[in-house]
Amino acid sequence: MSKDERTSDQKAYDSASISMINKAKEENINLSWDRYASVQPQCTFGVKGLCCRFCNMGPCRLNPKTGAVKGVCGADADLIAARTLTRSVAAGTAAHSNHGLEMAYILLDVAEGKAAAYKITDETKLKQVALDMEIPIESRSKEEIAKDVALAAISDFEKSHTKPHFLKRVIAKRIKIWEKLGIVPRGVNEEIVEALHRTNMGMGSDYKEITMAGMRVALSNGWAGSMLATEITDILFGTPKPLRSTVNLGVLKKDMVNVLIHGHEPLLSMVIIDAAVDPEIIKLALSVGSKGVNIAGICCTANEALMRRGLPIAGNFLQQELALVTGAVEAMVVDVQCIMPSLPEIAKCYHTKIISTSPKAVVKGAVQIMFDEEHAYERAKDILKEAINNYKNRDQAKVNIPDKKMDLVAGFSHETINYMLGGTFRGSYNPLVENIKNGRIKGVVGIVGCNNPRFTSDAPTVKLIRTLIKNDILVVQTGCAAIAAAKEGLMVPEAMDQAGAGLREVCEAVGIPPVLHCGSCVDNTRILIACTEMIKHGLGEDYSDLPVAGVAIEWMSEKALSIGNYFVAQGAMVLVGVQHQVTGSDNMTNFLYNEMENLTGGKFVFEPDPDKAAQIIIEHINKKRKALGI
Ligand code: SF4
Ligand code: MSK
Repeated sequence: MSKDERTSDQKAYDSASISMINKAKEENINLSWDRYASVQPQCTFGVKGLCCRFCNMGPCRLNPKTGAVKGVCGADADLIAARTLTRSVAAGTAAHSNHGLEMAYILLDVAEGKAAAYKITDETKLKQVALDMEIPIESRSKEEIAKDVALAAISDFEKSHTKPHFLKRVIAKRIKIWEKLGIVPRGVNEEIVEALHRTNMGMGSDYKEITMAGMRVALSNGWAGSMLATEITDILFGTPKPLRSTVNLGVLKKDMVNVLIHGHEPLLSMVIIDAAVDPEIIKLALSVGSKGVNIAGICCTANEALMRRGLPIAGNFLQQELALVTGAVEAMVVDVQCIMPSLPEIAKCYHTKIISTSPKAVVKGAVQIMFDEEHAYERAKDILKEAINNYKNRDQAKVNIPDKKMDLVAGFSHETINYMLGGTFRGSYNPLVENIKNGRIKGVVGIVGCNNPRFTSDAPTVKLIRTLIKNDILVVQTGCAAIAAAKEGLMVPEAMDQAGAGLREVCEAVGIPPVLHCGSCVDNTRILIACTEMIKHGLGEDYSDLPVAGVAIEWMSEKALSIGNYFVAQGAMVLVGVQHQVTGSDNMTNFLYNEMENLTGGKFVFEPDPDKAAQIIIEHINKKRKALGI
């Protein structure tokens, strides 16, 4: 296999990752960067969206130079690119939404007394969600309310020809825009199925229409699939409040049994955290000569547990392999999404056990301990026992835990932003809006998404954030981009020293960092709610008026495509550092990156250079401020 010839510090930004990339090289272990090199040159037809495999007359690869301007069926570049993009958006929506549906079924089980390991932790949130769903709450038990909320949530996925309940949260003006565009979302499953149908061979041939159907399926993710995942997770495990934790590979412990939780659905992982302090587990851990069990996380399962329990984070997406290279991980417990199939092979070089827990994501070469909601606590203990019994197999000669970790403050739900900026007894978005109007805060930018071996991992994200906060722009984050910023110390109040004078003044007065960790990938919906609140508190009349932007500079996942689409459909500008695979079609490129603004008020912008990206965003925010007269 060919190796990536870039130096380690060209592959990753933080020193802990760099040292593990070096260690992997010494130990002859292939990482994502090496595999990225081995697949070069990447298929230009794929990159440009000019390859269609949607029927068996193909695959059809369009190449204007050779006269191949249409597929066998007659599909042109516009259509092939649009269909491919919309299918990816549907797949990303499916991932988030299937997660949301799982949460809804667990809530139903809890309401019916069938899932002993879970309970209704946040009754206030439950009642708020119930009211938003027009479910009565007076003189009813929390279980009765929870059952109705769960059933209403399930209907948002499974019922056709109805609108998701949370569309009532959307500003009326925006709904009218969607009605005009024909993109008011319906049930999530219906949207996904229809998107797959629409993109079959021999269906519609209007690329704009198919792209707008992609916007609609993404909106069903934003206002139903992901939003339900967030709200139900808050109900079950608590709405996040600010708390301190630590981040980066240095959170692994030399003298403890290290268990990493990785993936997206926190259902089993939260129970693993509880079970780790079970007297039987502690006793067993001590009996093997360790000082106990240390749980830490990777990716969004980690973000979920960080937000609610202060779980230390070992790393983000591209650090999942590096965590194994420390040689100090007894078990990596994976649920769904963003789990590299390479993990079991790398784990074999050490003593680490990869434990696969979701029947939907059975990882070949892993130990299989499947999640079962009725016996979640027992499964969690089984997993911890497997890890503890593996401690004796740790080869100390192979252990190297980078001495690098950073403090962070996380837990910024939109409710928290409300209270922090408005005060506990007068929670309101007014102070945020006032500070935007008076210019102390110029605007708000959501920086989200993954990291990607195309880049020096995390570098564009971190550099962009530094410039934005220096220019008085408040940054809100989710996903792996949030972990990237946290590793660089941007999520502690002291980071206000790197902010401009206005933002710094607000951070100082309120006691918040200039970069706020809002949670996992599904928690981007908290940003939708925050934007809605800003409008309700007098900042413009529609989402497209707001001095805000979205960024997914290092994105790689189809889920990020879906998120980007729902923010553009909402009226936001979304900057990406990796272009959509549509550039073989000038029409599609122009539609997404220019014309879309005339329809939704939002658009995609492509700019991989963080300095140039910052300038684009600052100009965009200034333009919006001017239009608002502030
Ligand atoms: Fe080729 Fe058309 Fe079939 Fe696609 S749908 S593979 S373009 S024939
Ligand atoms: S985990 S989707 S790499 S953000 Fe949500 Fe990170 Fe992207 Fe997966």
